[in-house]
Amino acid sequence: MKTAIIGLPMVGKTSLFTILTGVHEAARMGILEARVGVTKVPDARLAALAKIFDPPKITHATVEYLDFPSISKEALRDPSYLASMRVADALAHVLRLFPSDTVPHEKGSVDPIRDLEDVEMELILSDLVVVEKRLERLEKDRKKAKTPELDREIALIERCKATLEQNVALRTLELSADEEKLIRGFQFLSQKPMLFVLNIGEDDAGRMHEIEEQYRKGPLAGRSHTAVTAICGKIEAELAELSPEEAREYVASYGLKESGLERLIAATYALLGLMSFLTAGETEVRAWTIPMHSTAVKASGAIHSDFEKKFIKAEVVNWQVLIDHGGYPGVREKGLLRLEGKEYIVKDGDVLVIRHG
Ligand SMILES: Nc1nc2c(ncn2[C@@H]2O[C@H](COP(=O)(O)OP(=O)(O)OP(=O)(O)O)[C@@H](O)[C@H]2O)c(=O)[nH]1
Ligand SMILES: [Mg+2]
Repeated sequence: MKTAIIGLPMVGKTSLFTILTGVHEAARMGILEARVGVTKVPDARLAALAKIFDPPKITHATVEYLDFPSISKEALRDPSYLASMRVADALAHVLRLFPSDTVPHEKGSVDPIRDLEDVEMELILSDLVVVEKRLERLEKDRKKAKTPELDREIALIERCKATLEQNVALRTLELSADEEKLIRGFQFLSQKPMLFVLNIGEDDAGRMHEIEEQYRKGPLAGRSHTAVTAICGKIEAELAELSPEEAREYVASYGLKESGLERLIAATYALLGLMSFLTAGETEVRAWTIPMHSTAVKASGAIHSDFEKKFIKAEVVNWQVLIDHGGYPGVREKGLLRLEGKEYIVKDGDVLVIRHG
């Protein structure tokens, strides 16, 4: 699963990408290519399970982030720039709230909502180009032969066009599963789930939660398939260089309780519709990524495709219950290890053992 970090020039996109992935900026002036990095999804449950199982290996779930050169009309006309943004599963739009005399803002002042609307507009316009081209093609086809499928697609694309022309992102459209399938291939940018990242100044760090709430309830309220999270890029960048002990002190010195990074990753994970189940044994404690509401048989496929094909049952126990009883013998003895079938809906934090043929 890939999340594209986007935004206007000098808002902190690359700084955020570097802190998330540990991938440092290489010189790449004037190149419109995105860079990819992998981020571990923080999960305190893994360390807790590892205390009991003592495995040589702990494996986190991961998500990918892409660092994009800033959004502009020019960039959005570049086919490779567009193509790599279209394959992203979600977008994270970095909004600059931090003031700075040394880092100029492209538009001359700090105004995150103006920036947000400007970028939304660019996404909408780029989708409109796709929609208009497609409509032209479909109308031509309809002159040759009229089919119900053609009519259905034309009606849907017309609906997309009308939405975009009102300056509204396609994310807001309520689509049936069939309609969703029909337009999936276009990979519309304004249809992708969107995380708004408020990059706040150091002086406001102590008010991070307050500012986030203010935006969530205010100008960012009521936007479907979006999420909001605040972060202070500057502080996070410095935290990345410190030991855990020093980091705690540093965070506290700004009146903060925690680093904002974990919340940002968790918000991305949720926006992508993902959750984790766990496996635990003497060789490895591991988190696995599945879409929310997955069945046990689907989940087993995340571990190995053979498990999915030859699935018999899943032994299931909540991670906390497993820890409270000191491991598998304890939960077995108490009858707390449940046997579930193919259709069982896996819950976040379930620890599974797959029985297969
Ligand atoms: N004060 C302050 N400066 C920041 C913050 N985040 C980024 N900067 C500074 O802003 C400048 C641009 O940061 P980048 O992360 O390169 O921004 P970008 O959005 O990737 O910029 P482009 O890719 O050039 O569009 C750098 O000098 C950063 O040090 C922040 O939270 N506070
Ligand atoms: Mg950058």
